[in-house]
Amino acid sequence: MNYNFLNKIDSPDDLKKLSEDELIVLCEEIRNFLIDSVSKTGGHLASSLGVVELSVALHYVLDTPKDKIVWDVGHQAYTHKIITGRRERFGTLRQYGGISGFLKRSESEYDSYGAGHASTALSAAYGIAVGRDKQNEDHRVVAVFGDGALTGGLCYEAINNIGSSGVPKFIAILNDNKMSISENVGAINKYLNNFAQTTLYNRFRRRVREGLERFPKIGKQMSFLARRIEEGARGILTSGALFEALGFDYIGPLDGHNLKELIKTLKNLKDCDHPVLLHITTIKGKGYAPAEAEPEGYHGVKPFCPDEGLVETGPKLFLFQDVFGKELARLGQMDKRVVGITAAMPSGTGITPFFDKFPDRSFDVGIAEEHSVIFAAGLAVKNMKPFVAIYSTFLQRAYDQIIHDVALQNLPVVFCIDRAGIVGEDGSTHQGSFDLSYLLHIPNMVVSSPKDGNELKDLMFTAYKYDKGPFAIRYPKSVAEPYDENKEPTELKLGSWEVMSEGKEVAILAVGPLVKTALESAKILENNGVFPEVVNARFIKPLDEEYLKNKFSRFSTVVTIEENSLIGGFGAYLDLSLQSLGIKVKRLAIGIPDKFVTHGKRDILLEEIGLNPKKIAERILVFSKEDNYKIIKIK
Ligand SMILES: Cc1ncc(C[n+]2csc(CCOP(=O)(O)OP(=O)(O)O)c2C)c(N)n1
Repeated sequence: MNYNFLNKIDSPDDLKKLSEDELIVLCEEIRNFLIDSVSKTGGHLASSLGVVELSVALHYVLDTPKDKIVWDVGHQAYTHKIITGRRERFGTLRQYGGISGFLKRSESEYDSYGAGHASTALSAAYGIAVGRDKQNEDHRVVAVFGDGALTGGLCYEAINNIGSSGVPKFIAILNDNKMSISENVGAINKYLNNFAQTTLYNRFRRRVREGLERFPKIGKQMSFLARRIEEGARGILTSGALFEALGFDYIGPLDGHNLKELIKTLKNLKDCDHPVLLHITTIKGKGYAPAEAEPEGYHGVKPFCPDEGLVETGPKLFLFQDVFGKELARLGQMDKRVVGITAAMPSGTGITPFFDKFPDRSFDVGIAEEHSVIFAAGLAVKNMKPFVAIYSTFLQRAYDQIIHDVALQNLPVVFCIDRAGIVGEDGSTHQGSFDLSYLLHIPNMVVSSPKDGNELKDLMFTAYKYDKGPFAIRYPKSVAEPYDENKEPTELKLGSWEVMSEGKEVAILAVGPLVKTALESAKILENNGVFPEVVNARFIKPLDEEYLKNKFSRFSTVVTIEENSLIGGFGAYLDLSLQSLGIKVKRLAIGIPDKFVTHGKRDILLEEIGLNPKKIAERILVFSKEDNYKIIKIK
């Protein structure tokens, strides 16, 4: 590949040595570089391809890192990374020890704000701008956010604040590619993209001009009047009216791939004495034909061959997401009250089979996790059966709604919590480390986790049958075999655990697919003379009290293993329950330590935090031999 210009870009200062025509060539080189590099590492390709020109124009016009650019989510900021000194390390993207797939303040002085979750950029940028003014500093602040982000309520909370503030040197750039991960949804999306209205406005403007030309003698006065009429009409007829009404100067829509136009416009806007909203339109996947044709598929990619694009290889194994989609469709077939809800993740969560079959009971609410939960609460009030499918990390947003709207009113909403546990390459913003911690302490909540696809089927059926309150099912993105599509689901007894293999002295209670890990650890332990009992703790709340009361006395050590933060997780909950039941046993809790887990291959991360079969077995061996009940004598 020819990277004549790119090879000389080590910081934004180097951009400034190039002419605008050379910058256009540079953008081409960056695209090739992105495709080549991401095809090896995997990553968020399509969104990044869409903002190559914008990223170059911003760093060309602004004085970064003094001027601050806040990227929403950060998945689209690969060009920003490449031109701010990370070109040579770009091949380590998302790898353990390499650079992050999102922005991180600790990674570069050019990353003025870290993210991974959507719709935060406007609030953060406004905070930075107000901080700047309070400290009498002088720099510009730019927030870049997508039309998808604009489906998230946080954006409106920020706009409400910013618009009334009149904050200077503040540019909000709406990168409108009509796509969230999937096609964007909702009324604002329609409003933004209603170019028919813009056309109407243009037609109206032409008519006003033509009309006035018939009165040449009236001259200046009339042209002033014409401008006022145009402004009024623009407010009513174009997409900017909403933002203008909320206190922003609206500019656009502008072709976000026209580098020269972008540079000219940013130069004009950069020192504006009030907030400006620049609306640009871009093509997700721009410059790589397969990604332009299928932007959703290329949103986040595994390594692939650039010449062939994404091709499925190997036999298709059922993932938990596939099982979820199939089983929800089955429940939907059984009962018209079943409703499927996603917050902008139809393909990621696997809910698509239900959406395809029952479009009138399918709701993609946009990046609006909080709303999705209250919406489900309302549906449950009307005796519907809502299933809300959300990633563990994004459900953090809806903590209050789960408590205040669902659990407090004891409404039977089913939460299907995807990407629970360590997610791997997306890293610390996306790890599903906390869902047990934020759910277990909520009264009325049933919390469960299947060890495989068949059990997910049973738990979904059990949740469907359960009408006494909220029911959560958490599972990771991993293979869910065994799964028998044709098996009839079984309703499980609430709180029932399953003994996978009987043993003595040591019991290992494992959550979800860690049951398999526990069985592997047990084999290692057996070779070392320890014969543990392995239990599938498929219900984390309620616990299996019968088992606790009747079986625990057989063990000298009870180990819990979970892919959740140890603080507030299954082990911690079990300890409290044992205390209140008056059961004393030597306890070892293995889980995610009290730290943010970085990015990298799942296997490497699990090894790092001690959650693979070998590490677990080692800890159990050492622990079961220690006497940690030393009696401290008080003098
Ligand atoms: C709170 C939250 N929910 C869901 C996601 C998953 N997600 C990542 S990017 C994205 C789409 C963003 O679309 P847009 O803002 O238009 O940016 P684009 O990718 O089009 O540039 C979604 C839904 C997220 N990052 N944060």
